[in-house]
Amino acid sequence: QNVHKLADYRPYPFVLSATRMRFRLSPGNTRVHAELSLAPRDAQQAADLVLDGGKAVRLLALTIDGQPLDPAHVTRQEETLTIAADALPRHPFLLETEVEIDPSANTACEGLYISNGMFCTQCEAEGFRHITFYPDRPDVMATFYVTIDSDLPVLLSNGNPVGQSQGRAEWHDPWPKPSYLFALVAGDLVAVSDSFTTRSGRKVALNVWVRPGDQDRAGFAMESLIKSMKWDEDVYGREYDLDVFNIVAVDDFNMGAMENKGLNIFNSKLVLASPETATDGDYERIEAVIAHEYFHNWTGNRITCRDWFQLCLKEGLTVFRDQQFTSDMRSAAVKRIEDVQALRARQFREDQGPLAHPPRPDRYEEINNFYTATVYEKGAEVIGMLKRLVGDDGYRRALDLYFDRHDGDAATIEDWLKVFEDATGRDLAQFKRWYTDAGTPRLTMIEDWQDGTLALTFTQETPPTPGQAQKLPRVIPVAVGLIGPNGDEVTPTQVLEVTEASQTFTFAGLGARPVVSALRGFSAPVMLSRDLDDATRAFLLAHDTDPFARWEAGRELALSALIAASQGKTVTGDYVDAIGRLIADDAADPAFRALCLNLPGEEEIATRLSSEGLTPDPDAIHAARELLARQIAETHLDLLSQLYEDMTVEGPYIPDAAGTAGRSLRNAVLALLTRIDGGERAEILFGIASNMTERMAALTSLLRRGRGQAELAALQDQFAGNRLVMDKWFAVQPMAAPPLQAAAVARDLSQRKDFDWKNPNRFRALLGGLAANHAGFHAADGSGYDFTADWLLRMDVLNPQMAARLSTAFETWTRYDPGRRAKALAALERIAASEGLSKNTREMVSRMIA
Ligand code: HT7
Ligand code: ZN
Repeated sequence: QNVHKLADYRPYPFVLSATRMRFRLSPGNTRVHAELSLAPRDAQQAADLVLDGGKAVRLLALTIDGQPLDPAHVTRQEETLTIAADALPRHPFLLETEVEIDPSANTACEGLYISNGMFCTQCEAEGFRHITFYPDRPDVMATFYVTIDSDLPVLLSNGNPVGQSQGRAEWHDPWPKPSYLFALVAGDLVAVSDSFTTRSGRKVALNVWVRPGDQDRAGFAMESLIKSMKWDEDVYGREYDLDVFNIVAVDDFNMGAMENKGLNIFNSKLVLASPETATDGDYERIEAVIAHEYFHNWTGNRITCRDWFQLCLKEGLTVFRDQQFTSDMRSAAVKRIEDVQALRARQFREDQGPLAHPPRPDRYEEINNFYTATVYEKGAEVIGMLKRLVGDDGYRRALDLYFDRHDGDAATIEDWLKVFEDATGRDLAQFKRWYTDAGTPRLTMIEDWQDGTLALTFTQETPPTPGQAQKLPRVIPVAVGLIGPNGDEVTPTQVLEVTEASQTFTFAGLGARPVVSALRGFSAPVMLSRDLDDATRAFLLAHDTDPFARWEAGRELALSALIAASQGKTVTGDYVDAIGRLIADDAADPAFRALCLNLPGEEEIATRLSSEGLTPDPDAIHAARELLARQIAETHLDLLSQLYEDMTVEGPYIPDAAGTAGRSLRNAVLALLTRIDGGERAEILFGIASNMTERMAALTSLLRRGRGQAELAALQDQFAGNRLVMDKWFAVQPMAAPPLQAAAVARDLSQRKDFDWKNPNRFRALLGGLAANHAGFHAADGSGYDFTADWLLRMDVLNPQMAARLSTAFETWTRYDPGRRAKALAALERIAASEGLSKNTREMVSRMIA
């Protein structure tokens, strides 16, 4: 009965034009006064006024046009407040409410809460209803005027500041917005400030607000913001539209960051960085997330979603835009490979299990459970395919039309596809299945060579997913190039559009049989299978002109070696030889070499085995990966040692593409060498490195060899007061522990006084660290499952969103052997049986055991 269905969408029966709010902040009892300017949508059609309002919102007063309402007309239910239609005027009216809330008792990081003495809000998706009674849905948009009364020195809300006096600040946001984009922050904060002048001449004041003492770690975030503002003007023609743009770093935050209009709120780990405390990966992520949230100003805020089923309209598009941004700022080839790796690790995994859903789901119980890799990352892939199909010019025309036609709207996926149809003349009816169907299509390619003609036959099939047994064929753009036997490209990239269940494309007039480079740039989110021997893969790894396809050839070679080893078969030398050539190839891009040297992860191997209908054995996979890494290190010891010495980095640490690439190659080499030297080099590196990238790489290598205790102690001594570094300290230990010890390591850490588990970052560090240790989490004795279930139950009471998110550690449980399955199921059933389980976790667990 709690299921929300896309088919049930109805417009809200009232139009809300303006919202005025006054907050009197106090930790235990904050007063919120709200004035809503409402009008019936249809004066002929009387309707009850239903406002959302969480259990803990206490109504103190309610008037309509200044008159108190007879309580007989007002019904308070657990999550709503309803005013009967016959008590409402048929003309525009003003509804005023006064409520009391208790931010100090709010542990869910949703609504108005307190983090380290600072008031802050998180309203997406449905947090605003925990602040006041309101039509808390994205298609109800209003201008906001907000007054904040508090003694705290910094008082912020959305829009432009319009008044500031002792103990009071007033803010006006002229752009109509839904409640999920509302934000308020009050605290003892300091700003790193700068400005940006838009191309039409608006001078925008920029501030990154942090806790006193953190200013010297906020500069990179500011640089990233300025780059993002410029990029969106240059590439999408989108300008910023207020006089100020504020970013605030918060320590207790459920996710990465939030795009509230003019007042982005960030998890402090995505703002604060210095070479000593943050890794290259952290810097890259900060740059990308600052950009992502900024880009939402147009794709999400100026054009929002009609309802939460359309979430991928803003998230898929904004991820696509932040991926383009990072490609432009750094290396496009490396970024594409990293994005595909992430997609396979998270989204393909999701698609394979009981939580699979389409990018646009058509039902949900708890929307917070749908902020998933499918909505975000697959949503972005779908846009990448659209762009490939209509071309760069068609894409730009469609986007211009989207911004023109829908500015100020709460839009749908249908609206989005229609602008592409109108701008390019293309019929997208079949393409729409990418939005409505779940599952990763399996695409098989068979080659036939006769008399100078190459025929490629593609067959597509998508396995059943929950609620979707049968799937119709999709449009799959397959970018293909042909490479001659001498390694030269004979046919440059062409996009073949596979639209049928089975379809053949021919290439005639070829002199000699070419090698096919298929799915270049990962042109569609499918699993491609083709019959290719290791020698041909090695050929593609050496000659393919498309960097993704080249890397993919190496990846396939690695996977075939790993799968053979995990099944106890002998590994051919092709992969080890090909890796040797790459190690020696000083002319190749170091980042590319690093990507090839890092073996596929254990989770990825398990996903591949499972997609082939095999049961992954986590211990055998772990052993196979160790064996192959050792084999590479032994075979190429001299080359690797030389490369490691040659790459000693001198000079200042710069977290740009070139610096990151060099360190990533050296760290990949270190990880291999540690298998032989037992950690000697890693120990030295840890001792001399002044940046966190190298120290974490060294520490991880040591922990994987069962060493690293002295280094852990050193880090703790140096950084005990730095939450973000200590989060890394908590995460790396269970993640890099030998599998049989992983759960015990996590358990010991959970008993420490500084395991402040109520802090989402700390909790995620420890539990996420264990979940990232594939063989550790899936230990045959069930210790990983039990430990995770214990903490999930504990967290669920305080912060249901966090607990539900953690439960995805179990999402692949059905793919393992009967012994592991029984233990995972027992853990899940124990969670399901717990009394008072949140709606969030209940939905996740019941989908997993359905
Ligand atoms: N649009 C935001 C998604 C979000 C969120 C962020 C922080 C805390 C809770 C949240 N629930 C949903 C972030 C984004 O994707 O840009
Ligand atoms: Zn987003």
